[in-house]
Amino acid sequence: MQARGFESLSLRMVTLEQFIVDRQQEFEGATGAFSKILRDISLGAKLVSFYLRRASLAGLLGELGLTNIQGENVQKLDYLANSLFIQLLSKNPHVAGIASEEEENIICTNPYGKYVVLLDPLDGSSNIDVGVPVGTIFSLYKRVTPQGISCEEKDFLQGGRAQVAAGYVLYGTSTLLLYTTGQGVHGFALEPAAGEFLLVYPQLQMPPKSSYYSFNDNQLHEWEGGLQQYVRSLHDQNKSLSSPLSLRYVGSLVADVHRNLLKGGVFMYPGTVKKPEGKLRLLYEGYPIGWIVEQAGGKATNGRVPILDVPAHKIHQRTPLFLGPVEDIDKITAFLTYNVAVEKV
Ligand code: AHM
Ligand code: MG
Repeated sequence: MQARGFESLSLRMVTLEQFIVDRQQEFEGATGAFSKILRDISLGAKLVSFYLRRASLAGLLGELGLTNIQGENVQKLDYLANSLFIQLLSKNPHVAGIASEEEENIICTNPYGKYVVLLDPLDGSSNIDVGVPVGTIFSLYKRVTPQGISCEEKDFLQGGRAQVAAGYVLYGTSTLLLYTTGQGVHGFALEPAAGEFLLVYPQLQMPPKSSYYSFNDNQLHEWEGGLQQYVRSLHDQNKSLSSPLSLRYVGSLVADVHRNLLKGGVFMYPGTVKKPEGKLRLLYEGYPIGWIVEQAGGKATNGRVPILDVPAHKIHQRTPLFLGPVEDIDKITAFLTYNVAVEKV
């Protein structure tokens, strides 16, 4: 018996844990370690989701009164999310070390662990106090140092192509968790009553055409001339389109990327004359989000080369970031390559 409107119900009955167990063979030499690490990340996400929903009533909004390694004011919830994930992961025997956007140095945990985890525990945290969605971003590498000794920075600096898993959690109207192990992008929604992430996107592919563009152009006059021309071309192109592209910019990378993955759109956070490396972090944002976008059929670059091929020299390295459908990102590269002079508009 199958009633209309209920066709996809069976899809929603697959839990994140079951989905990973069923696909263990995707993961070379799978030992169950990956599923245990992802279970800790998803548990952290459930707890962060719980605290975010209660933040304004529980006195969890606002700044903590400390600055982090990035020189930014730490929000109470930044601190809470960072502590939660670190506590959970450092007890996991498979985790050799953790690097977090909020921590100055790497944290070496279990010397016998096989993996290291990188985290942006609460991305877009300047949005917390105004009720706008925020996210968590994570990625996972097999360590290159031998098991049995303390982890080292080189375990974290292997480059984007060495990631073995990456994903994000979006704390929005629902709490969503999307991840990849290089076999496409799989997405889950938190069912709060059951406390389980249930499958909603078995294989997410982004539309090849953009409906949106997302960038903060407050520093447009400091962008490379080619990029300024690209923006002008976008506006000109809009004049002749029957369905012009719309601007959507949340200011939370995870939210901007998630919308563009579902609806089609280009995101950029370029460098400026004063800050050529831009704002976003290569290891905590560029690599994991870049891999997700690639796996969803899009393209991710630093404007010129694929973001996953940009070498990592230090854990808090920044990078310009361009994400979206292949056609749009190739166009941006062409504008940047053929017109590099800084131009005042
Ligand atoms: P954060 O990691 O300190 O929260 O900063 C990263 C966030 C991204 O989520 C977002 O894309 C960007 O900063 C927004 O920056 P801006 O306010 O300069 O547009
Ligand atoms: Mg961030």
